[in-house]
Amino acid sequence: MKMGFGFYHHMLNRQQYDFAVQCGATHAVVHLVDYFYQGTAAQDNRQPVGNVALGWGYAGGTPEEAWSVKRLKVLKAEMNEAGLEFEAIENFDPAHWHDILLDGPKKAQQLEGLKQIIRHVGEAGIPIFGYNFSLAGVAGRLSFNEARGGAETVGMRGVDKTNTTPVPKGMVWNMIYDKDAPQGVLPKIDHDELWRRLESFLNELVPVAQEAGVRLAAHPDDPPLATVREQPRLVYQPELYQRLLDIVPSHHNALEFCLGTLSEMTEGDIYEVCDRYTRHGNVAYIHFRNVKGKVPHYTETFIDEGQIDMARIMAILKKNNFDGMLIPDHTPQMSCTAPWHAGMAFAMGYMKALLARE
Ligand SMILES: [Mn+2]
Repeated sequence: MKMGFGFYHHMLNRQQYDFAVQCGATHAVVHLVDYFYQGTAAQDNRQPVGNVALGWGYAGGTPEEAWSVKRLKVLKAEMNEAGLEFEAIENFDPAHWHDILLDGPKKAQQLEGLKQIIRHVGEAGIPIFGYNFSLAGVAGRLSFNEARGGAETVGMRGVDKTNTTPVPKGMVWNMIYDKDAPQGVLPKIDHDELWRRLESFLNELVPVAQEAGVRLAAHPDDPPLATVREQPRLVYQPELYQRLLDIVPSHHNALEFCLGTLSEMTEGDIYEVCDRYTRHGNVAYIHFRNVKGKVPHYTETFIDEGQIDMARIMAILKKNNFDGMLIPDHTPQMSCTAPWHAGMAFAMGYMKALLARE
């Protein structure tokens, strides 16, 4: 198994790479989308929560050039120099695929754009591209000081206006892609319509990913509710992951397997689910983190204080000879001058100990 570390867009520099290597990481996941661009949240490395009007912030903040083969190769070389393999990019920019998600007029053009990105990623030698096919996106959560020792973390405390307020026009995936959009809210659609949009996306993208040597890896809906902000969601129960895989059975149609999100789901047994999907070779990489509770009442916790027995998960991964990457994903913020880094270092130490254990 490979130990990985995720970097937000503003963290792509040598100091951060060195920190990751010092924690024991050998592989890296890059969030090339700048979630914090012109947003309300400060760039303090916290996972963005955002507000109902603006979401996390504005889409399209990352320069187009960043998605070119040339820049991806430079980024890869810089990471290699620090001792990290560039294993995955996580997430498309809503600026690049809003009309694929919304079935809008630029859908065909944007599908071609995403294919080009996947070809670039393949050409740069990056083996995995993680994505989250979602309209409301990672939205509707609260931030509170309820992890161990009063650490700041995120979660849900029931259904309220943060997760029921309709998505305004011009917003998708919890980011603004058109600030001049007319007043109003996104039209309501049903789950079948959203599955049709995913099918169209996978039918177009998986063959290109296969040719490019890139595994597309789907993140489940976070938080895993059937509906958020009046929009349907796709993967909000463990069995719905199988429905996604069955659309285009391929090594290149795979999963970004988020243990935290899967454990927040109201159905399924996390150990059986982890065993089955890893045994079948469907998992490209794992968000190795812990939670307490189920939607709509849950808290993201430190790796050792949640409801998942992480040692038992590690034993399942070893039994199935899982050879992909594990990353901490997110952790509560620790009370010190480097809250995000301390949280990550703690999680990585715990993961390395589990990995080393017989
Ligand atoms: Mn995750």
